Amino acid sequence: MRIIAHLDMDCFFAQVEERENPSIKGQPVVVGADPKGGGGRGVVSTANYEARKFGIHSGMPISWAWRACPQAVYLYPRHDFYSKVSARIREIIRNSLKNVSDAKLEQVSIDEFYLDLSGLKNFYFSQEFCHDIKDKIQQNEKLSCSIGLGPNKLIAKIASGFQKPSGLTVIPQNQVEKFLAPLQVETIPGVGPKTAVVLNHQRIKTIADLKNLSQEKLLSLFGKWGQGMFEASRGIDESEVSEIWERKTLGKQTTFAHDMGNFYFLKRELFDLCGQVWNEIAQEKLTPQMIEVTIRYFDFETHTRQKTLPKPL
Ligand code: TTP
Ligand code: MG
Repeated sequence: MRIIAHLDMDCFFAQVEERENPSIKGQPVVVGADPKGGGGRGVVSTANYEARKFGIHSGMPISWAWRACPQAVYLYPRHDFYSKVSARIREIIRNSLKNVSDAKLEQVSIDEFYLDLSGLKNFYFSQEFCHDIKDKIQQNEKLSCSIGLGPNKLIAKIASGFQKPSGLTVIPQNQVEKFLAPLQVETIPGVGPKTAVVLNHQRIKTIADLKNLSQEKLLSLFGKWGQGMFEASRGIDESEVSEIWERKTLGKQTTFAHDMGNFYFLKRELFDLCGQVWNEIAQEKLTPQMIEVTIRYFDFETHTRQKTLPKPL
């Protein structure tokens, strides 16, 4: 039997900022671009739970956040600092895992980890173990996280988001179906707004609805991804917790302080970004094969174009 945990820090950047400056605790905190009194460009990186009550969330234009809650505390992100905190959290988890046979740890983002706890043999011990990790992170780093426990990565990931903040949700195999049934299809990682619209057109709102759709229908609607959704709706996910971390994407972006329509200026900026990306590719000795360019207008209309090259660069 596999037992997998997914650990995700609660409103990570904002929580770190609150810890560093307790005087802002209890107030809405937004980490992201400079709002410049409502005229700022760029987006919200994250918001604490007080700010989320105003509808503020990651990826939202910072000017909208300002309109929703001008009295919030606005902070510019300090990525290097958060990375150091993240590394210390990883060490806490790694140390705890020393007592678990055949344990594996996979970091998937700055604040997210999968743990293979199958060596603990049952969900009861695994739950105790996760309680203990939560306590250690709280004591040593003064930060809270949420953990999901399940028979695979998919269920663990959905479970960790189920009772945020500071939740611990345990879903053994025999509860998977009941757990998934009422959840919205968007809860499945990878089902974004576009996929949800297509599904909603078919009157598919919950994972239980999705499960009623035939494999053929899903394949005809979504191609290869249809198979992924067919399996996800049944709580199936065979993917392993992998210790080997491979960078999948590398990119740079910039936001102009004013609208810019001058082609020569934009071309120079694009070349500059390409140069920065290329330097990092060379440093990390990567061999990318896909290129993507994204342009976003003042109103957040966003266009993306990709190209797969015949062979890696
Ligand atoms: P998340 O774990 O997605 O969000 P969170 O930790 O802020 O909140 P939650 O309690 O819901 O888990 O992302 C982790 C950090 O990554 C987040 O604190 C800031 C950063 N981030 C961005 O910079 N931009 C984004 O669009 C997202 C989603 C996250
Ligand atoms: Mg998080």
